[in-house]
Amino acid sequence: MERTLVLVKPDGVQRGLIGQILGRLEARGLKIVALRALQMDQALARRHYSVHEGKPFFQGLVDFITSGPLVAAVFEGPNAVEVVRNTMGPTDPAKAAPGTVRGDLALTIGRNLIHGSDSPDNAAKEIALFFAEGEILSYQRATEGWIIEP
Ligand code: D4T
Repeated sequence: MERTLVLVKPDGVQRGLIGQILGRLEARGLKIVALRALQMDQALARRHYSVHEGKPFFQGLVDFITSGPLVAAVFEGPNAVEVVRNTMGPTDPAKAAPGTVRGDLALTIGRNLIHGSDSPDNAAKEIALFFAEGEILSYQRATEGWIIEP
């Protein structure tokens, strides 16, 4: 089953939106298989955002993501990467449709509340930055058959 990394960024934590953001993904039927709160240090932030190194917004992004605690979660389900990206809305909240996390709860690109991996390959790499394999749970929910047809 596909997995993806979700971060509720420091703006989401400060605004008291952790439950709402994770709740929307949970309510879609995705399963939380790992969860922790932490504050990223500069080294982890630079690794996580290494594709953006050299871009004009890079240092601001690293400063923001390290500015306070965040919540990291691994969600699992069919097409988890695509489902999370669609539920988040596009990177710039101004372009995000109502009904998406960013379209309902955010206004500007530098405070866009949530991160979700953009491909299964990147998901695997990003998950490994935050969780050891032994910290990722394997379990069945009693509701599974009501969410995913066998
Ligand atoms: P993340 O990675 O945070 O989930 O965002 P996205 O996957 O939706 O978008 P991204 O990787 O292109 O951007 C990473 C992060 O950088 C911020 N950003 C981005 C910014 O502050 N200014 C910019 O011009 C861009 C392109 C927002 C998200």
